[in-house]
Amino acid sequence: MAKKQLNIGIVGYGFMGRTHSNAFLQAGRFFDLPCQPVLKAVCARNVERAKSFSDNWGYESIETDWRKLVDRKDIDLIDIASPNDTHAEIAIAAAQAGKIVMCEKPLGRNSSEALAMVDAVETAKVANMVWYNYRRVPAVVLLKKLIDEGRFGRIFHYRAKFLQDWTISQDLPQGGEGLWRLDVSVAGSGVTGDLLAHNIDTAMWLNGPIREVTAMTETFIKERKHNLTGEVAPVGIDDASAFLCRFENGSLATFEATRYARGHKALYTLEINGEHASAFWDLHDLHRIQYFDHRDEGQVRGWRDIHVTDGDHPYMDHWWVPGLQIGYEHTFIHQFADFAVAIDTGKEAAPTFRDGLATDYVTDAVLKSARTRQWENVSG
Ligand code: SOE
Repeated sequence: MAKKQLNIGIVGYGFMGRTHSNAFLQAGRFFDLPCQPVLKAVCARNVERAKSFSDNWGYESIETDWRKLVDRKDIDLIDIASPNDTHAEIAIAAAQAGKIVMCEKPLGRNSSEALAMVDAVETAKVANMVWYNYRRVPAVVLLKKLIDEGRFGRIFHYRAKFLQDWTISQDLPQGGEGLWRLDVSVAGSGVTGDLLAHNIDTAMWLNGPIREVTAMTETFIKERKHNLTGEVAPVGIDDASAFLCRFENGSLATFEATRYARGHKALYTLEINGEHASAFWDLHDLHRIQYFDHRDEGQVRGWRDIHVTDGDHPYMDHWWVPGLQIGYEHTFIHQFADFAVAIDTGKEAAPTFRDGLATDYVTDAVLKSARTRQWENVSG
């Protein structure tokens, strides 16, 4: 019997438009999805670019106004892969039109936008999800399983970093395609919303809610030419951001993100230290976790290097054969496959918009603390 179609309309054709489109196309080839994803339309203002994107990925049509996309009766799911300043308006309209909504991270430019988005999807009772893709790395899922099994005992410490180096040049402009992440009016914030948000989402998934934070941020390059106006304008984003925090479970943590760590391209690392065990994960080596269990027999006790590629590791039975690893793009495929099943069964698939809001509350508290130079409670 033919599967029910899930008709997708995507907004945006940048880096994230590609990762999402690839997931829509690949998920059904490797997972037994309850539906058949159909790439109905891509929406972007630039017709030529939208057309070439649509030709490349096999979308059936293009739109240049997202409102038309949202109004289309032949679309079930609106996927938002456009810059951060568009998320709230599109998501709210899509929810009001009764569409399923997927949104790229961070959910809003701040928690007020994110809260309005949560209200919209919850009032309309439409399925929703935020693309915090690192939750779907098999090694990170394994770590979650080990924590939930109680292998770490009481958790004392959590440590996370996301280091990049692509904005060090003074000559790099801000704004416009590819560089909107440097324009605070579009992005909402700098590395706090773009990179720390990933660290925070994973951290709260693994270790529970964050209670309070104390932070510092810095903007190293104070002025950059704006691509859209051609004028030199103040830079409003944080180039680097670091904070200490206390989780609800009493554990202490340090987080750091920057785009000024020369030599590091996407070094997302996390470490967790518990009473019995510790573990470490690194995005550059994403199929491994380092795991130490103090309950091992003393003379052979030591750090284990677990290659998370075996058939009994999370998601891996859907891929090749044991020992052969997968990568970054697969995290999006996993996320969409989980979401498709959730839609079919009427269950939620995390991270929901409400989970995305929880992260935005933490990033808001981080930015506030950097301004006030005080400890700040996380609201929500
Ligand atoms: C920024 O360079 C960026 O692309 C983020 O926007 C993504 O969310 C992150 O996964 C990789 O880095």
